[in-house]
Amino acid sequence: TGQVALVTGASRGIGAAVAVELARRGARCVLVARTQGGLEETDDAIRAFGAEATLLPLDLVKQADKIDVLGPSIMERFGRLDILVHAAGALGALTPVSHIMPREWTETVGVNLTATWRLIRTCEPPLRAAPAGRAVFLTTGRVAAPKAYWGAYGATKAGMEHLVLTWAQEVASTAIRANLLDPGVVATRMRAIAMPGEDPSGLQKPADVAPAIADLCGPEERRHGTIVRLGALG
Ligand code: NJP
Repeated sequence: TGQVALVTGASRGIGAAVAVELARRGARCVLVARTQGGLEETDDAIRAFGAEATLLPLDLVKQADKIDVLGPSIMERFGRLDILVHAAGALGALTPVSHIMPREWTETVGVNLTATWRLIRTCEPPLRAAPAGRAVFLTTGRVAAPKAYWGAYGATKAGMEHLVLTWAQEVASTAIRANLLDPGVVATRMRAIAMPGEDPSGLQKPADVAPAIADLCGPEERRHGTIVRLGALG
């Protein structure tokens, strides 16, 4: 306990559920996403059991340079950073590769790949200094199963996997444990946009997958440089 966690994508969906679960396990959470209202809802859920979070409204693409000061500013405020969870993700428009608009491309690459690099860059020093630094990055089974119209999403998540697995080798001799997690199909806004008309009632909920993600952030966790898969690709 006393751990400090930085969670992106914390305004809704999987990131929000992970933040609540980490806070329930005693971590002090710094919540990142663009939507202030969503961050406040996550904070409300955390306050329901007597903890509280720090809200950091931030566009990981348009304000990408602000990612660079996250590590130092968290160190200044809390004196430690133990956990990074990058759950923010961008689907992009589901269109043929030849039809992807530059703005959609920039957004998808920015959230899924460039933010991954920038988060690693700013968080590695404090994670190294932590007794049990942990990092989890949300990926997808789509990487292994290319599908028409999912090119930007799949390509950027493939890039993310390569980058994280490379970084994991580089920090293997430290106390940091870094992994990727493929959640399978989860009923979130992203899933609803990707599969309009689908009945979400039978799908996993964000709260169903949050404990497994929080487990990867635990000080006892030994897995490193792996891709943990929670369910089949839908
Ligand atoms: O998505 P969703 P999920 N700057 O849309 C944030 C992966 N995954 O929970 O900024 C900052 O509910 C956005 O916040 P806001 C998926 O690829 C999922 O399903 O306020 N933040 C929100 O908090 C992703 O990596 C499924 O709009 C930005 C969050 O990202 C992760 O799981 C299957 C941002 C997205 O929440 C969580 O996705 C799979 C920006 N520019 C992989 N853009 C699944 N759900 O079935 C977005 O294989 N965010």
